[in-house]
Amino acid sequence: MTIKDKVIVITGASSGIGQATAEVLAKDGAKLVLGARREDRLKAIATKFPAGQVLYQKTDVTDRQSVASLVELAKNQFGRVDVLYNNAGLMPISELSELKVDEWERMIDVNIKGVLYGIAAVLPIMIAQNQGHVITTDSVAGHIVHPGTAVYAGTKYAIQAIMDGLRQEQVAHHIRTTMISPGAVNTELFSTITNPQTRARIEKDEKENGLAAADVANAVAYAIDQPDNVAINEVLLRPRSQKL
Ligand code: NJP
Repeated sequence: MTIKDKVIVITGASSGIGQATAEVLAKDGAKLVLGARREDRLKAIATKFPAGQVLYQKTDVTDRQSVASLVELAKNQFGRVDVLYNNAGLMPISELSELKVDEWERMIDVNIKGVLYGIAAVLPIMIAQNQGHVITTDSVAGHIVHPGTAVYAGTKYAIQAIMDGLRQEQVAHHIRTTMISPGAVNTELFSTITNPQTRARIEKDEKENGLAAADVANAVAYAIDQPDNVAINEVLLRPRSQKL
């Protein structure tokens, strides 16, 4: 089994990379369970595919029970969980001196704790199956920090540690891990930036130079579509024009 018939749970599936990945994987015949807060967006994606193939549930990844319930939906409806794609994230970047402490907390809650809640929800299931695959959207910002990205990059550096720890601990249970680390991608990610100048700069850069969300979705599909003994632990992809 590669992609067809795999049971795949995706968080942050209502827009951008998550939506594009859902559409690529559904076209390849996967059974999907999509989570995000904007239920209307999830419904619009699900209705593009045959009834019963793409399920969805309103999910807030900062709520452990909400993430557990999303994974339970997959297990109850499809009998197993082959892949969890922890993709939900936000990027309200600012310099530390701006003291946007609420935004720091929000990034930690979504980008780190949301991923941990996903891992907590699937790990008992995947250990019992003796098989599974956990994918998380990391970032070039998980490798390089710039002024203004200290907290965002901090959350993405944390993902590097968490995902590699998971990989090492779960080798015996045949659980694969993948970090997808994009550079700029043309999505709605800039919309959480509250400093108007920073927001305008990032929006312009993502729109003019960013990868398409489908480019990143193809990297996710590549990682899933491998023989069971092959683990693609990280894919780092940038627009060709992006230097850092
Ligand atoms: O952005 P966007 P992307 N609970 O804003 C969801 C990383 N990344 O596709 O809840 C549940 O279109 C939100 O859903 P909703 C980035 O760090 C991007 O670019 O309905 N879901 C939406 O579906 C992130 O990890 C770039 O608002 C929550 C999704 O997250 C991932 O790519 C570069 C949520 C965000 O979709 C996807 O972001 C890079 C919550 N509490 C890494 N909060 C880039 N675009 O340039 C948010 O290196 N979501």
